Amino acid sequence: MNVTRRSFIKGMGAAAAGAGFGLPSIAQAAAKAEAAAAKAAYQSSTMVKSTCVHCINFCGIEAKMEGGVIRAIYPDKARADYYNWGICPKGAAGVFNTYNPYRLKKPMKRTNPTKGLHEDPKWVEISWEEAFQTITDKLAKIRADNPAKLVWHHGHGKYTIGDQTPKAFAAAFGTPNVIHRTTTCESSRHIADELTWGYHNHLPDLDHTRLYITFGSNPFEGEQWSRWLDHSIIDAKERGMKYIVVEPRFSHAAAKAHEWLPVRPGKDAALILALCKQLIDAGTIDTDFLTTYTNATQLVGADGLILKSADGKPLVWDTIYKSARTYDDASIIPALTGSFDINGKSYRTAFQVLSDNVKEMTPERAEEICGIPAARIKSLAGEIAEAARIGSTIRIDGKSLRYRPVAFHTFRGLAAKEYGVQNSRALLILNMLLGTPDAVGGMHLHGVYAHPEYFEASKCEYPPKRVDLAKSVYFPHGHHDVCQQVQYTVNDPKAYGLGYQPEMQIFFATNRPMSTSDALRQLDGMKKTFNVVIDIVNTETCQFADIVLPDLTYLESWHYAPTRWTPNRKHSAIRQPLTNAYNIPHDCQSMLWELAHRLGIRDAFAEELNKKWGLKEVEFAKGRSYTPREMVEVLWADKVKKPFDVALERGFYGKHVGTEERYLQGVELHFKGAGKARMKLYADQLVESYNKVEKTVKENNITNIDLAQYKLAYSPLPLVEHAFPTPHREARDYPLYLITHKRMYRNQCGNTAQNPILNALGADTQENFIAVNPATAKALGIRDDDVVIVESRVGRARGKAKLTEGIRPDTIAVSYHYGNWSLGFPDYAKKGTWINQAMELHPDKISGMNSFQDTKVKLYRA
Ligand SMILES: Nc1nc2c(c(=O)[nH]1)N[C@H]1C(S)=C(S)[C@@H](COP(=O)(O)OP(=O)(O)OC[C@H]3O[C@@H](n4cnc5c(=O)[nH]c(N)nc54)[C@H](O)[C@@H]3O)O[C@H]1N2
Ligand SMILES: Nc1nc2c(c(=O)[nH]1)N[C@H]1C(S)=C(S)[C@@H](COP(=O)(O)OP(=O)(O)OC[C@H]3O[C@@H](n4cnc5c(=O)[nH]c(N)nc54)[C@H](O)[C@@H]3O)O[C@H]1N2
Ligand code: SF4
Ligand SMILES: [Mo]
Repeated sequence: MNVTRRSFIKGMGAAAAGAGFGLPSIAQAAAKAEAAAAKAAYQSSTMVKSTCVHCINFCGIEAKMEGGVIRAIYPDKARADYYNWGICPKGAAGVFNTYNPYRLKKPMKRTNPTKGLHEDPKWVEISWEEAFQTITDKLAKIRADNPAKLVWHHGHGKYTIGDQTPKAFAAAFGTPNVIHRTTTCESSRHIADELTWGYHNHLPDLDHTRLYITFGSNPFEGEQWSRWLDHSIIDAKERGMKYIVVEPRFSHAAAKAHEWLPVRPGKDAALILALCKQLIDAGTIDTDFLTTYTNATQLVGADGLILKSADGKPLVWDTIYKSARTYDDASIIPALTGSFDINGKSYRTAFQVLSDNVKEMTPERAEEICGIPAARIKSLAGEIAEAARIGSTIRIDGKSLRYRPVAFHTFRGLAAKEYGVQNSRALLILNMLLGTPDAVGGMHLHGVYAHPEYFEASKCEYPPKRVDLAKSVYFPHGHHDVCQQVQYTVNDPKAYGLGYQPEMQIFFATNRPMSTSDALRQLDGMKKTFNVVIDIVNTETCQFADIVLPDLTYLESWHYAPTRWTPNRKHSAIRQPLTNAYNIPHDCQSMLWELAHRLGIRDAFAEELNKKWGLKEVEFAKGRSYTPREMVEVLWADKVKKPFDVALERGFYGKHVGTEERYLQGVELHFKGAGKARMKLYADQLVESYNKVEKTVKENNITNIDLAQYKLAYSPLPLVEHAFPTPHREARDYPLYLITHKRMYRNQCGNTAQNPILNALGADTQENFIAVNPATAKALGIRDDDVVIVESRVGRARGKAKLTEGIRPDTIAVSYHYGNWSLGFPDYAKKGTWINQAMELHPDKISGMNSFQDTKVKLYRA
């Protein structure tokens, strides 16, 4: 018998009522039969494999299903060999994300035209037909006028439906404005990687690493690879690896480490440059790696540019012929250090420029800036040099491979900053000095040189084409969108030279006004446009919507899921629906097919889907729509080339990465030896980009770009100045550094706040707190649990103080994703501190990345 969830619950209700009030016997018999059926269903449970997307680790899961009801979620044991051994509390309690009674269930329209922080939208439920037709009418009008006036945003949504699908819709529609959340997330780290080796993402080769040092990566609370890093770090430690954590806060990672180095916030660059100096001075660097794989030997002129031959090839100083030559034949022995006169001008090697730049960064000077004792900086450099085993090789599978078992890793701790690209690059340079990239035990790089164009200067377009100003003169290397910029531009397009006024914004699974710094100003732009929000709960973004559409959750919908690679594994996976708790008829994919059909752009949508997904053999056909399941079937067939039953039964298909692919197809293949491209120790493309910015600003009389600041940001090498972001220089009356971080029990903008299981895990999980060092608290007259105010130059936030030795005395830390205030949230979920309203915004001028870790504040009792 097929028991739906509704008849199951109805059955339970009838059974209970029957017991209490003596129903007529027919009803009693029916109730008994239903109860028996429910019991049978309960006993015949099945397990279904899928992929968790509650955060972006994409763990393999196995759901225990009983009569259409999800009873429990476990880690998929088969996925352990590929990625996750376990799952986290959010993933295990993910059923409540689906069964949450406060979910959006029907489309709604606002009837109060005034949008504001405390304005009740006065929602009225509408039919799907009315919702689709209203949206289609708006879209059709915009498309006939100027399609760019439509702005599509997504955050988490990228992972529940892939960003290829919205991008295909936008391309078919004709708008360039598809805006992902990456500048509030990690884009500076991506851009640092891209400028350095032509693609992004790297992971420590933990099977072999002997010394692992992280600078602000939080794998036991957050991180995007945490369910692999957690067991791999612990395993490596058991094998004898030393783990050192550099960050201002005693994070869960610090708790697992052998040593915690509590660096002053934002000052990592000083520490890293001091380590570079120590290694260079001691000669414990991998000169062979620097010479043969990187551009360290290329000659740099007084203008900061690399000297090139008439046909545009970089020149090095040939020590045999004593002249500048292109390094495209193996007989050349280029100089790594030194200064050379060529045609009456002086040139230094890029490595010499780095060495000269770090000369002043003595351990004592670094101690003053970053707070780590000079003696420890010196001994740490020694430890690193010893662990790196420079010059050694190891044999694996009959191949002799470079062996450098030391890895330096970071995530948002270095990226979420005004100089996030430079801070992240500083750590890459430390890796390069030791030759760790793609060495056994070192840093495993992903997709090396997949995009050679990242080695070129930005086009610096002006006027900007996109509302987020990505790739324009404002954010020249903003390849990953600049999401927090959009509302500023919408509010005043002329100020940025944008030639149109956006009219409509669709927000899919993102909560921008909660998730960005200087958050309240995000609301200004949202008041100016017609907004559609697609979400599962009634968020702060919904509060500024004109129409809200309910989505299916990740446990209710289909997708060809994203997955996480590791140095030795790759896999493809799907998500499949386990239930449909509120009988919602659409997920975002089917909404887009419906809109495309109504707008008459369905064939173009299919064509763009084929392009965006890079389909080769199996494609989306014209003249029809696809259900989400059919979409997954197409993608699985083209990408995985296995029967769809494999996807349904196993949930994924994986492969082991061999030694050749793991160690020899990255930097060895693309950068090693004469005549090859070079990893950029020295990012000369930034100098060229800056020159373009300067020219464009002058030619167009642009007044809202500060050239001196751009020049500093566009330095080809990280400098100690990059340890002094704007608030550190200017907010003199604000004595404390403010940093933020993730917590295990919440994700993203706090839809987990509605999850009663997570909230029930203890007081600690219900709301966040403001971590204050006891010495600081004493000086300020603050006691544990006192209600305090965090005040910056842009705003205030209120919260509870928690006294802990696990924070530097000059710093306070507040976790993200608490303090929801939407009128659409139940009261029990509106707890804790929404810290982003007190955070200054100084986007990285290279990437556009939001600065989350730079604000300075005052703290006082409320
Ligand atoms: N201070 C501070 N701020 C931060 C951070 C920090 O550490 N500190 N972290 C930053 C980071 S790393 C990021 S990535 C951004 C994220 O910020 P955003 O991109 O704005 O948020 P997301 O978490 O991606 O999106 C959250 C929305 O997706 C909805 N959602 C969840 N599942 C579904 C679904 O299946 N369908 C639909 N339609 N909606 C769904 C949720 O209800 C929620 O409203 O925030 C950043 N903000
Ligand atoms: N539980 C949970 N897990 C998540 C998410 C979530 O919302 N909840 N979100 C996912 C997403 S989208 C992302 S991008 C990842 C983020 O993953 P991570 O970047 O690993 O996590 P965050 O907590 O944002 O990282 C910031 C860390 O940097 C430290 N830090 C702050 N300032 C500085 C500094 O100046 N120097 C140094 N050295 N350290 C500093 C903080 O103490 C914190 O531990 O997490 C993912 N995983
Ligand atoms: S780490 Fe993220 S993806 Fe994995 S189980 Fe937890 S919430 Fe799900
Ligand atoms: Mo993120």
